[in-house]
Amino acid sequence: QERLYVRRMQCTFHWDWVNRFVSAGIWRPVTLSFPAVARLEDVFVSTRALTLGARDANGLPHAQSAQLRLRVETDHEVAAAVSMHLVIRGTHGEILWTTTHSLTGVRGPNLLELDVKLTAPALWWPNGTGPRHLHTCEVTLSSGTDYELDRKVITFGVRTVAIEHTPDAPGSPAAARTRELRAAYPERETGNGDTPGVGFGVLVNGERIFCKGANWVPADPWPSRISADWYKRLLKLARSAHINCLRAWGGGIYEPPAFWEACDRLGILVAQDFQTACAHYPETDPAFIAAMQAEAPAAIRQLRNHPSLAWWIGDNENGMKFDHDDPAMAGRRTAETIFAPALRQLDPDRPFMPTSPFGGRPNSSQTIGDVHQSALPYDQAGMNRDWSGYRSWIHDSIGRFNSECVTAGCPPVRSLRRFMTEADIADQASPLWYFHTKDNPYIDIRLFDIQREVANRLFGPLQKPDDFVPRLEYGQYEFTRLTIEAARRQKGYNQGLLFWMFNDCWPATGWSFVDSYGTPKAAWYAMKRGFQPVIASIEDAGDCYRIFVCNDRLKPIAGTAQLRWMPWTGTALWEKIQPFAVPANTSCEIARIAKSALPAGLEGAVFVCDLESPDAKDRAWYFNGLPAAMTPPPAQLTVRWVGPAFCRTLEIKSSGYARVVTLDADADLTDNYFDLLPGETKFVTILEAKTFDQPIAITWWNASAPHKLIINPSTSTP
Ligand code: BMA
Repeated sequence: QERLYVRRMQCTFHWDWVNRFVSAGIWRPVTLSFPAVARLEDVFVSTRALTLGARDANGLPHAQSAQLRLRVETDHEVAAAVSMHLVIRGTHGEILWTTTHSLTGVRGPNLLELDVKLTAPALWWPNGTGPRHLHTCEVTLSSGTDYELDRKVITFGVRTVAIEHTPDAPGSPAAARTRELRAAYPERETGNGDTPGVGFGVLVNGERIFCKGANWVPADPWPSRISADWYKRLLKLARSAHINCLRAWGGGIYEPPAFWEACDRLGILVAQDFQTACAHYPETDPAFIAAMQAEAPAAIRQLRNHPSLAWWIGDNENGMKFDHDDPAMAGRRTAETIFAPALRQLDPDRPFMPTSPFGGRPNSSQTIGDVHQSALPYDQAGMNRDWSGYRSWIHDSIGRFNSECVTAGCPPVRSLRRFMTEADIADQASPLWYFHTKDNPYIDIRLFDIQREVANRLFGPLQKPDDFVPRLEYGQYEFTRLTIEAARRQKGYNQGLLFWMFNDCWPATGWSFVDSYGTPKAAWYAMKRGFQPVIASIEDAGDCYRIFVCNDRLKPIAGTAQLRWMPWTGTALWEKIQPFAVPANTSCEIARIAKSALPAGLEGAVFVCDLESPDAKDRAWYFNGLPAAMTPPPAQLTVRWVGPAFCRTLEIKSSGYARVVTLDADADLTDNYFDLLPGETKFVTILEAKTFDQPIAITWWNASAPHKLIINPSTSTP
């Protein structure tokens, strides 16, 4: 493949989510620098260690002190009188530390390393855990006559990141789960025998962080077209979906400062691949080696000051078919002889993984290290299985850290109309669907057919053409909702879930949660609900239902869970108020409802769990059967604007059970694609809209005529 010999963005040679756009040329700023008496080459500030003190009311530990390591590289054309002045400022610009250092007489390159101790520094925390305090370090070079020769100001965060690879303790629940998975799916763990499972736990400032997020790919086939505002738009959607971790995938680019500054501010940890993907690269080829020996240090210097940069990864999936300890593992030579030495020298405090997925025999084990694993059937055989067990497939797709997990669905019609005609959208066999979905050469089913077949298996054969697109959207919502709940119920065994993939590179239907127009897809709303700091979840455990509360907060939470069996119309057939108290940073079962304790004949209803707590409001629901069997009678919705006009809130009431209430709006909403219980009232607020003068169309799957409600712009006054 020609792409292996060209050091450029690999995905636009053609990938299963973007067409072939092989461009070349200067695509980033070029600077000419002239010899100077002395020049600042690079300034790097890393946090080596923290001394933590008491926790605040949110359970957040505060730092008593931090050990920083400053590295300043200069270059001196001539030996002259040169002094260096350094200042570290806190989040409000206050001076925390300063010094002056003489470099008089130095000639050529010079590295100055200083250890700095800060007292009670404000820390940088990921989204959902704590604030993102940022500091600056200002370095000035002056000549003997105080003439400023050069100056650099870099922004950094005081925080530590570590990855724990903890073997399962004998007799522990983790060891039991490892045995269970290997017994149930021997084909996934062929070479692991009964070696202990090994976790993959990310710690920030010593606190275990459940990583919730997705993979990031270039947001345009010509990345130089992406504006700083566009990066902000996409990354704010990541933050709003409670994402705290993105993986910058190895077939893309090293993203520019605009991406990283947004991640620093929003608290989004980034796992950064070095840029090779899905191949056996020419690792002994001198030109390839020389290119990587130049690329790695440049990438490390470019990114290492960003507190959001959490860990480095050698490549994407090059070693996937190899055993983790196989010396011949593709990518190993480059990782061990180029990346690891460069990181030891230039970024020694940051974790480095030789590839993703890594761990087990072969790599991509569910029980050892990180795994690229999903429940979405990726082949014709998967489509032909009995789908009544799809929820248990999803439960069993969860490993120690799912660093890729595919779901697939199409964007809303408003986006489809920007690259397809109405006729193409309505035609399931239109070549445009396939052209904008691409295919994966390694599997026996076309990726668009996966989306359509998943919809048919979940929701039954298509009845009305109008339902075609909503089912493609909602199929991804359903897999996302259940995958997140399954991962969070298994928190502890699992410590991270990164979906494949967050954003799109071009107008497509498939893996992403936000399409190439920056429009949140149905699955983004499932992610936004599922990645909240606290959620509920219901698991069908055969003879009983297990009710979980999943708490990512660093403090204990307490409240009540209202459990109800809801029929399609009328009031609950069964109800129980279940008090709960869950420890900090823990998921646990709060109740177990034996099916025998429930009144008979509850099959045609939905089991609903509503959390009420000062720290959490969430609804989880469970239907005992395929969604196709969810056939509530037609329900009527009444909708009106409420609150002050600037607030833009809709009040939506339903007469009976309403399935998949969908608002087609050119705006980000507080919720969408949700079900409503009989008689329930829900408020939906427009979070961000390009325009407020567009009507909003509301549909739901069990609407009686008319099929669509049009809500005109809010003209109401308080
Ligand atoms: C993983 C990714 C990509 C691919 C995706 C969906 O392999 O690393 O290569 O696009 O799955 O097939």
